[in-house]
Amino acid sequence: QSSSTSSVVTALRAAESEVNFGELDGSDLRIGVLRTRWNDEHVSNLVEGIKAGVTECKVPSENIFIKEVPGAYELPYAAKLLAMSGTVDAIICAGVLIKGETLHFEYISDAVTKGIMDVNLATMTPVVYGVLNCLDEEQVVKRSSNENGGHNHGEDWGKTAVEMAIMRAEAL
Ligand code: DLZ
Repeated sequence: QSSSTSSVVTALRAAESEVNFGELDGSDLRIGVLRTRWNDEHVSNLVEGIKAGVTECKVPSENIFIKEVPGAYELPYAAKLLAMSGTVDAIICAGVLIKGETLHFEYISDAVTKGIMDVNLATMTPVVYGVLNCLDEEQVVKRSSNENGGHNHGEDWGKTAVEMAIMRAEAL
């Protein structure tokens, strides 16, 4: 095994063990959040969840950078620009697509999903898929708020960004 292969293997072995997010040390990490203006209220709730998740992993608030884009379709392009700038260790793309509101739903959803994966692999910067694809507003609320038995998925996305940024740092 080459030394770079063995460091990747070591990083993956470390990732195999159960992750205790409270123990992730993101104090040196810079996290970029790209968020849509579409569905502003729900996306703002998700961004609050992201900030909570990232902060729980010790990322200082001044290291969290938030930038708006118009809609979900713009997320992959903005993510690629941000990744190429080299100014952040991980990116979270946050948006909400609601089927009832758009005939484009399937097209936009597919394009954004593939686009975000492409940016991950093309730039080797972790880009977290923080896009809710929902059939109606009720589903969105359940996934973007901790009230009434719901769960704000933004918290998980924030922790995922820190975990993946650390994995990348250990592997490279
Ligand atoms: C056009 C459109 C529609 C109909 N619905 C949504 C949506 O539910 N969520 C979202 O983030 N964006 C939506 N957009 C906007 C597109 O993502 C994109 O901004 C425009 O098509 C311009 O490229």
